Amino acid sequence: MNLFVLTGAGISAESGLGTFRDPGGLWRRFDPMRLATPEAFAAEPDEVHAFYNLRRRGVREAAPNAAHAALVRLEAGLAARGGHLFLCTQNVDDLHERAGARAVTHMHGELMRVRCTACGEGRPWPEDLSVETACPSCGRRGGMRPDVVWFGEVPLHLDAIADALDEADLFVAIGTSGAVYPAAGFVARVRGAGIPTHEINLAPSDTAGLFDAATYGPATRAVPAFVD
Ligand code: BV8
Repeated sequence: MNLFVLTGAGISAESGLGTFRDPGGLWRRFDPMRLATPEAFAAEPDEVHAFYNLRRRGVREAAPNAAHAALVRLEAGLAARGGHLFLCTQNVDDLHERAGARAVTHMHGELMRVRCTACGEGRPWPEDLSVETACPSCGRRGGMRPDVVWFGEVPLHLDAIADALDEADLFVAIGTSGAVYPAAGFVARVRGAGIPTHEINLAPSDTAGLFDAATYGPATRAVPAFVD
């Protein structure tokens, strides 16, 4: 049994990390086009660094929740039976890893990593970042950026994701509004291939109509109920 699971900000909501589009969500308070684009970083690097430093501190203070833990059980259970879980996340937090997930595909990058735009070197970086931060590899200042995928940038691992979608026996989306592409298009792609689909969310998402089945409720209840 090959299971493809796509997670979004909703799986981390009960760990205290804000979602993007819920009332009070990040993109309700900050304009993503002013903070999560290469143009924003070029124009206002200090403001963009402050936004990501705030979120990095929030992730450090957060802990994985019962939904993250349930997916770890699912990953191990499938492997023990010769199956496979492909865990693809839109999230840039590291809560899946801290819950014990062994293989996580971060298609929008990782908040706890930084990358130098001069030499391309990427590395773990849980601390604050500023335009004054010198690249530990090439020494250049002003070029260090969060190692995340901004709007207008190409998501990561798309080939591996496409292969996993084609090989899936079941597609499950957890805690995502279905608002951001190409992730939001995955469900239509697998439906077209006749693969069954299941949505687990607090409430019906923008793409709810494309799912064969659904479980609605807080992820810390709905995901363990689905897994166990
Ligand atoms: C691309 C990383 C080309 C950074 C993010 C016009 C102009 C420019 C671009 C576009 C355009 N039109 C379309 C596009 C493409 C664009 C896009 O989709 N825009 C949208 C806004 C229309 N996409 C891109 O630019 C992407 N790149 O297209 O490149 C390309 C593509 C393919 C191949 C080659 C080239 C890049 C998109 C990545 C942007 N980066 N994040 C950062 O985090 O700062 S996006 C951001 O949104 C996060 O990654 C987030 O994960 C993602 C999606 O949001 P969700 O995770 O779904 O979160 P949301 O708040 O929306 O929903 C939460 C859900 O949880 C809700 O449904 C809620 O009900 C539920 N929930 C809440 N609480 C709970 C819960 N569920 C369960 N339990 C709970 N307790």
